[in-house]
Amino acid sequence: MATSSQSEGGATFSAERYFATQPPPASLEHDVARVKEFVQRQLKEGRKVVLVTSGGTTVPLELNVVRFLDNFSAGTRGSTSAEYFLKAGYAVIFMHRQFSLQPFSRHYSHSTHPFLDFLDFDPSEDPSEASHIVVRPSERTQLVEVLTTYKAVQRAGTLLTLTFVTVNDYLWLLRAVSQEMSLLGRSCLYYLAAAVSDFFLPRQKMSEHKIQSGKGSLHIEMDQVPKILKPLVQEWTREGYIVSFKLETDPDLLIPKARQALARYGHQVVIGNDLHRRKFEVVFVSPKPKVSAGASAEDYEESWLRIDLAQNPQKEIEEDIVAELVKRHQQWIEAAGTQSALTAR
Ligand code: 9Z3
Repeated sequence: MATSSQSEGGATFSAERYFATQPPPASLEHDVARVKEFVQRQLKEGRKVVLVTSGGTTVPLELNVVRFLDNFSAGTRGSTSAEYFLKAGYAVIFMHRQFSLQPFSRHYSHSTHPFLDFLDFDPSEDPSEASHIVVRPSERTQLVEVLTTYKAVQRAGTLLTLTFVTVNDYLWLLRAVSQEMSLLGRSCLYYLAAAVSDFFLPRQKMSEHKIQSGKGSLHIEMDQVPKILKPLVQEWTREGYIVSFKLETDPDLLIPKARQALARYGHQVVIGNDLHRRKFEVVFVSPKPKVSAGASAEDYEESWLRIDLAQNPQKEIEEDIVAELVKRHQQWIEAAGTQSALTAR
């Protein structure tokens, strides 16, 4: 039974038409300059670079935006993974939704572990004149650990943070960042964990001012966001190792949809996750090493990754996801060496 209506008539934007008709965000030039400088430095220092995208995108309904569509993503997957990539020696471009979780500060998020709750006034001082603040003993070990890593990353200059809000900001930024990162050849990895809207309202169809409620119910027809993985893989960053995420709520769709994405875009890995199981179970879907031309279901392989949170509640599945990808990325880099050695013979 259909539970929502979708008209067949809505426009589908190609990436080319999208960028020709939708305006870039005001901060784009500034962000690109920062990425350029960051990539140059990592190239000089011989580091691998990962772009981690994280959090949800909004879809504004008005030009003077009062209302917008959003989604559930808090940025846990992206911010946690960014920490594990840094630990593995990668430089990280962390492209995230404004105010979503960030590496390191995520441990003290305002709702689950607010920082005011682990600070106290120095108990040796008179409470009415207290001016020194101390950390509660129960919080010290974790804080020292987080702060030590955070400071080390700052000193090393291996984390660059970029911000988006709307799906339009996201698309422009992804294109520009990937074009800059393509200089890194096979040393760059893309970890596309942001939850990106599939639908948007083109600027040309938006009301300038706040939509008025006096006219009864609201009907909005949205257009499809271009499938950005296609130009990413085929034009913007041809040698990068690309990992996309596929989120589903119907478990039967996970593997078929992941295979479909690989067949369409030709990238390296899709990580499938179910909305309710994503903290303890994901599936890696990837093409099998090529035997012959053409693709069928037998050309893809799946490998499930599960953790037992009842046994180990502190464990983060991102630790194992990142470890697996670091291994696969290294094999991808080495495979290029083998290929060029073979061509040189
Ligand atoms: C994911 O599947 C991420 O794992 C989550 C993470 C969004 C579920 P949280 O931020 O959640 O930790 O709360 N991202 C989905 C990425 C996405 O939208 N992919 C597109 C698609 O599925 C293709 S690139 O069509």
